[in-house]
Amino acid sequence: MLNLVLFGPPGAGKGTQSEKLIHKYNLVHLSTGDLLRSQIAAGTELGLRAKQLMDQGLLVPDEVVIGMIESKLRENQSAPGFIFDGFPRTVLQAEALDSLLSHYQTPITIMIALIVDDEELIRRLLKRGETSGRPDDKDETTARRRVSVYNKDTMPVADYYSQQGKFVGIDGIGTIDDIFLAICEKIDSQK
Ligand code: B4P
Repeated sequence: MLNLVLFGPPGAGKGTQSEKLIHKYNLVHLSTGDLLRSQIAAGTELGLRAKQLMDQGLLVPDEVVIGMIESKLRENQSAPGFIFDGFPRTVLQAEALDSLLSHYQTPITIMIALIVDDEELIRRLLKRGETSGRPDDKDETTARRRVSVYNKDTMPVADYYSQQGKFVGIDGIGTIDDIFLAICEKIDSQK
């Protein structure tokens, strides 16, 4: 069983690479960003609360995203493995994920961190904003706030997995296919 955490700053390419990895390794894709955007689209109370924070480039409260992941794990108990995309984003979320996975005896196998410098991230987010319609990609102030929230609140998650010997860094600059190959090499060498 492969349980992969795909980690990296906003715009690093987590969603892009997840799409390719789920097919190659037959994994269930759990993206907290996508799950939150579906709640917004459905107009739920949770979605309305999340939207106010997401539009400003801030994180949604831990208990909200942990609750969403918990119910998705329960719904997919027979899955051959998971890719966690954009989750965990805080150390508290990482601890909660370990505790949830311990019920199924399927710990995280590997954490792949995509490394991209801040200016390239801002360029990618603003470029995506031209077509995505995502309010959090539209202006530079919000994009910069997302990157700074990542540097402050999310970076410590890398140390958390490093201490478990599961952290693997990958250069996230290059073509999408080359980055995908580099990720696959690391995954295959762990199996
Ligand atoms: P996410 O949906 O996770 O959004 P993201 O960080 O922007 O996405 P990603 O890194 O996947 O970027 P992508 O591949 O699309 O989160 C959105 C918001 O939801 C957060 O800000 C937060 O408010 C909330 N949230 C989500 N999870 C949460 C959690 N666990 N806790 C609390 N709050 C949470 O790539 C971006 C762009 O770059 C694309 O346009 C792509 O085409 C381009 N790109 C990709 N790879 C490239 C490459 N190699 N070269 C050039 N461009 C590339």
